[in-house]
Amino acid sequence: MAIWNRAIETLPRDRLRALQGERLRAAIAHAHERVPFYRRRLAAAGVAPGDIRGLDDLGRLPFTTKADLRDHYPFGLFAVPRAEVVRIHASSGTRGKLTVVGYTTGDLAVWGEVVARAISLAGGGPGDIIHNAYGYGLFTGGLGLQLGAEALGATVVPMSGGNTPRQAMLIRDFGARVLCCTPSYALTIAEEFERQGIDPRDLPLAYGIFGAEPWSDALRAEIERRLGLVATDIYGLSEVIGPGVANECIEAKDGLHIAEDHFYPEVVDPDTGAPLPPGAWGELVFTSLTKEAFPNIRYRTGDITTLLEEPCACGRTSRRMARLRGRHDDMLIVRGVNVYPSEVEAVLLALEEIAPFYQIVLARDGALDTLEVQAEVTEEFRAACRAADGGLDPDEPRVRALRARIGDQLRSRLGLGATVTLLAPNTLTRIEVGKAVRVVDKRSSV
Ligand code: DLL
Repeated sequence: MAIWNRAIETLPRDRLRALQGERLRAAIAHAHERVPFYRRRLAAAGVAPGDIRGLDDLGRLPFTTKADLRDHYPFGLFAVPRAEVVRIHASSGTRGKLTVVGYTTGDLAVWGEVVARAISLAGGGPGDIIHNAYGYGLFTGGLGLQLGAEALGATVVPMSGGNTPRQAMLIRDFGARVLCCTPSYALTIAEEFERQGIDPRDLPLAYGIFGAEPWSDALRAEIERRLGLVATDIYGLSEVIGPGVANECIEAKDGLHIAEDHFYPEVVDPDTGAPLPPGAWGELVFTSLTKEAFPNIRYRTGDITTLLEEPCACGRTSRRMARLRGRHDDMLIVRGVNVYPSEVEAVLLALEEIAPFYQIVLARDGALDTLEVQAEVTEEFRAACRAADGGLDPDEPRVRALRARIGDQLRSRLGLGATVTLLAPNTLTRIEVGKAVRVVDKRSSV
């Protein structure tokens, strides 16, 4: 497969490190000179910009957090005059205020470049028809993929989310080769093809670029099977630039190649902030090396991963990040036990009777947390149970046995008992726009 920017993406590591060091010095000087917040932070840490001579000095710099971004809402961390900001995006954040980010013309060029690399990593190339069903608007998904596809010289179909029947129709009619959307929406599109009696394997569709939310390898296998394409994981966050910070290569699908000539990654202990060695899992932190409007100094993403340094089969020299297990703040604490929703997904999707649609509901019974896992069964399983009304009889022996089996597996994987509720196919609401909501936590409102 073609490497989009061969000179940079295969740069020997010592030369890449030298480039990063040089860019880091300029990036710190820029943030310090232009953003009062960073000036104050560095002063409080007793660091002058000139003290940062290279990557080895990075650990002396203070972290930046999402709370810092919110405290400077909306434009307080911009490093250029507002009139030089040609684009605004924002992430919706779960609590209150949006996190607002800005881009200069130069930043948009960098973004287009890294997303073009991502699409090439995923198998796409110039001339391809790219169906882009990420949301357009303040969310970075739609416009980010758009920019990269244009930089690559592909033909973009700017669909945004929603109206799934029309999405399926246009993927077929226009002959899309690449599909971009969240993994949960990819499944909804697959269901729609099935409903319309279309086999996507008969279409030119070959590659999927899925991300913006956690998804397991089991879900990947399911999407690849049902859509007849090769699916890779794309990662990014608006604070750092948007999608395109990292993407898996189709050759290895073994970690996501980070565009580390622009975004320098570290992994730190989420509790203490201490840097962790390669291979250890912890919180991902980024320092921007080239951003103009919205520089980041050691920005704590909240995402949990590990950095992979071994050479990759595809020939690129960048470090890779393992697929995310979830966010630090996604981790649920149920009766004192730490539970990642991705662990629940792994149990469910390994079972052939279960469709990849589920929800985790947390509630409280007196002082005790309760964990309920609701999962849809497949059409085949429902048909085999032969309930009169097309639903699912919870007392049917097969349903009971499956419920018990899932309960046992959850207990052994999570170390925690859960109530399992099996649902008929198509019971849970399908999200057509935005990110999947897998967890409903009713504990604070009970
Ligand atoms: O989700 C950017 C994006 C758009 C990425 C399209 C990929 C594709 P935000 O809305 O700012 O930006 O949310 C960023 O989403 O910190 C992760 O917690 C999560 N996330 C993003 N990509 C992945 C992924 C976009 N591949 C937050 N796997 C991040 C798991 C992801 N989680």
